[in-house]
Amino acid sequence: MNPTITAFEQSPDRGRGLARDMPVRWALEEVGQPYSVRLISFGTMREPAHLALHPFGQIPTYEDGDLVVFESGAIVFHVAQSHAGLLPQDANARTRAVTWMFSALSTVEPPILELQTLAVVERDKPWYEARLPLVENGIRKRLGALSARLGDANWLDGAFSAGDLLMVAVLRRLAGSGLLNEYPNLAAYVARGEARPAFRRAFAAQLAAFAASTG
Ligand code: GTB
Repeated sequence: MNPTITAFEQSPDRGRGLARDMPVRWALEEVGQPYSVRLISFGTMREPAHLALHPFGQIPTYEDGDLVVFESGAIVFHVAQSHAGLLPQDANARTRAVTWMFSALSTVEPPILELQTLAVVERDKPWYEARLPLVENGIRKRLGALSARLGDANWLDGAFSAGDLLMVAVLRRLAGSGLLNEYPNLAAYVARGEARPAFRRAFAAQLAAFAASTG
């Protein structure tokens, strides 16, 4: 049996591949592991059957036999650990790749999420205009450091890894903000990730799910 993941029945991102099933799909495509998708509604996410899989009632989840995993980073890590292709064999290089996975999710992504919250939830608030440059500068601080580290390399540490996969997925959330274009090597890095055949297959699959949901 192939693993089954969950994703939005009708993604609020309208098929732009910004929901967190996208990195999971991408990882599965990179390693050549076929998978099934159970598309669920916001209502279904709150039901006991889904809460048994995901304590916070979110997507994505991953089921494979007796194993249930939630948290997109943990799922990508599991896929990378159990297949060849997303983590180096050398122990130190593997740990460095895992470090980039954590870095993507716990150092680079938080200020990006802050901007999204500000733009979506606080746009009408009186503090929006004053807070926006502060939040954007918090992102620039991370992007500047990441850009300096990447330099003119293709990937963060040697060959493409699960660290790059999560970093590209996180940086994609800046689409439309204009911030990524201030760092041409990071914009090119994201474009390189998006050009990978596995990314394209994953993107097409989530877009097809969204298109089907809108009839
Ligand atoms: N830390 C968890 C993980 O990485 O798996 C976070 C999971 C999560 O945020 N899931 C979201 C969810 O289930 C969907 S992806 N939300 C429903 C809920 O909490 O009730 C987040 C997301 C949503 C929408 C957009 N978008 O519209 O662009 C992008 C990302």
